[in-house]
Amino acid sequence: QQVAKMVERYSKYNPSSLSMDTLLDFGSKTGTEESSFEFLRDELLVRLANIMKEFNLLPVIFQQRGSVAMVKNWYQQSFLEITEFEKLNVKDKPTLARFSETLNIIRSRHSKVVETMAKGVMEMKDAFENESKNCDQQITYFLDRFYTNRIGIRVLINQHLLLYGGDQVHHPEHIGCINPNCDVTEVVKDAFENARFLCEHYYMCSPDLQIECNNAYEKSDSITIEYVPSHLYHMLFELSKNALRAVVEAHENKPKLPPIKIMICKGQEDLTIKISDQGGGISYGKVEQLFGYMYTTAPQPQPDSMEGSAPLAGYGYGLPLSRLYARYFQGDLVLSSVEGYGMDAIIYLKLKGAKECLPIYNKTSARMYETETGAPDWSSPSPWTRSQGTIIGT
Ligand code: W6P
Repeated sequence: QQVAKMVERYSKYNPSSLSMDTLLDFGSKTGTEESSFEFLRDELLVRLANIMKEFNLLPVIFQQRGSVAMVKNWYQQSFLEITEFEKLNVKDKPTLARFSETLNIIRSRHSKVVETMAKGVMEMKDAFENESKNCDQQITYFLDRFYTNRIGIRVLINQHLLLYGGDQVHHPEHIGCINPNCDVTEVVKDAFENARFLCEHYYMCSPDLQIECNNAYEKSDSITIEYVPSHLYHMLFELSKNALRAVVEAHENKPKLPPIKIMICKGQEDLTIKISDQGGGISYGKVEQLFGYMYTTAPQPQPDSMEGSAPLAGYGYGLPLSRLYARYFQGDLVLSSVEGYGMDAIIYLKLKGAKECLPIYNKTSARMYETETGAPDWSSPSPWTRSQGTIIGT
């Protein structure tokens, strides 16, 4: 009806990808609550509309899951609430206050989106064992884009609320959720120690950490970058948990555990973090599956006495989401396995000129959901041919 028309209209605009520099300049110099409001009421509608249109392209059996429909409703509700601000006056103080309140409500409304979509995936697997296998690729394609879109929206909302909306500010040196001098080594140690604490709880043992820092082009001892510390922490915590679990499980009943080695190196273009474990690795053919949303839900270790805490490395959505965080600012996360020995997990972050990397809804993206496939152009499926994708018949 009315909403659908507006979604249609806003979905025709591309999201504006912001650079790290723009976010920092805006938050520290050029920005005001008025200009932030003016930008966001438009940009949030564009970003919401873009991903809402993509919902409609999903396999019907997935769209029909109650939890998926619920998430879609949250998006519709939030979209509607922001449209209320379309024609209001920027100079009106109560309007600005109400906008912040609305963003706050929206942020809470969407706080359980990942869990709820995961439930939708499980519901579908239960109900359509065989059929669901066919839509694996489409759902992975969608969820990568959907969660990336969500990361971007949440960064924008957090920036506005931290800078102007009276959100509790813990770090005066941060610009919103960005730390212009994010100490990578500190975050590495913090994430690893917290993962190690969980490891001790589950296994009553844990390997040591060996850190090696290499600041290739700067005099400084510490390695700092402009980054969202919470995103970096999320990736490092996830990779640490996986590495710890692999090492402990590969060396059960052995007196000594090989240490986990983390190398941090700041080059000219890249900040690279390599986490090496000697946990036995996995076969090359299984690496890609670790980034899928459909078949990663291995038997979940029960969250026992530690109330509310996540299990240690459930191979849930931790890895795919971590890679999305890395890619969001044009970085990447790659796993390089040596079966029988261990795993290297490498995070690449772009040091200069990084921009948000956001999904765009258009004809190309719509085509990715088409099921018509042409004849295969490789004789045998391999991990590397799968990622080439099948050309869609014209
Ligand atoms: C493994 C499997 C894995 C995933 C991610 C990071 C490290 C590791 N180690 O054996």
